[in-house]
Amino acid sequence: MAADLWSLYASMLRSRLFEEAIAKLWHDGYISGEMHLGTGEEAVVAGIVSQMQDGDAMALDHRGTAALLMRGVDPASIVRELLGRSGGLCGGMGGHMHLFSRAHLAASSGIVGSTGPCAAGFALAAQYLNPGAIAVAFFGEGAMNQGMLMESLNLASVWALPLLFVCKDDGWSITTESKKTTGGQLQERCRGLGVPAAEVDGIDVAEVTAVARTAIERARGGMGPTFLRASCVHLEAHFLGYQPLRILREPMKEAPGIGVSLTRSLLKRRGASLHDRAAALKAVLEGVLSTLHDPRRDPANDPVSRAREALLSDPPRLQELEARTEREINHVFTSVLAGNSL
Ligand SMILES: Cc1ncc(C[n+]2csc(CCOP(=O)(O)OP(=O)(O)O)c2C)c(N)n1
Repeated sequence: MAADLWSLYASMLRSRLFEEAIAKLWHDGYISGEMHLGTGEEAVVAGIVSQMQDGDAMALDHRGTAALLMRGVDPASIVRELLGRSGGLCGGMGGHMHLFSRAHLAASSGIVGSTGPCAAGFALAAQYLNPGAIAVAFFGEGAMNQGMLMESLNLASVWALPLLFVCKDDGWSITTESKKTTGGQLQERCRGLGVPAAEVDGIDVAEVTAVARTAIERARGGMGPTFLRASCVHLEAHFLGYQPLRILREPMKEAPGIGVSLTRSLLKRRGASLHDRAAALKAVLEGVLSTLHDPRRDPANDPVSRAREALLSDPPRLQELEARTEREINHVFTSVLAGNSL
């Protein structure tokens, strides 16, 4: 496993540095619209992708960048896409939630739950046209409450589709705790439809890889789909700019602005009752205070740090790998921003 861990770490680190550079571009105003990063999901994605082969397909959700990079999509074409340039992966028309690569049989969508039917289509095509190939559907646990995903699980079961359902479970759907909107237990739901289900620590890339290997071999062998629930933590919360995190990271910068608007709203004569305003204020303060115990602050919940820990026994090799990866990512961004064709 030790040798594998080096390549898994390389892949995770590359994705992390890439997404951190994207975050910088977004904060600097180069990218318009929302930005959902996959930072914190790298071990899940790297573990699964490491078991994929040429001809395998994947359906990606609104956090699809890491998987595309790890499958070998040209990073510069992704950057150009996010910048809305015509030389982007989808001609600059898709943005970060609608990234497609025909060559890699990869398709992403911002429609929550849609990776189920998309991957089921890929898997059905593989079953007829390219036996031995498989498809993967990536989605969050919130998507498990979408009808189309449940229908896909059912069809995958009855048609024994070569399909891996990968649920990246961070416990939250935007600002709603998923347990407040989810009945029963996800693995049990899948088993009820005849789909075997496993749970894995999504921060541990070695564990994800081992479980993915078994599930994908099963699918390649014509034994049908598997559901994998991988727990993880989104390091940037739902999307970039999530306010409680901004306050936590830069309290002196954020607090005055918030204080002024909150005071103004409390003093307003028209609008919501004082009672409702006080309740809203309490909810805001509780949200901010909850970030003090935020799992994002614990390095043990960062899959990249976790994998790195296991490689500290060889500092020169680690240093060389990190410096090389940093150089590569810097080169991609500086070249694209300078307008080079790369
Ligand atoms: C069909 C549909 N409903 C609602 C939304 C709005 N929406 C975007 S992301 C999101 C939360 C999804 O939560 P989850 O599936 O757990 O994924 P996560 O964002 O946590 O990765 C929602 C409700 C959407 N994009 N598509």
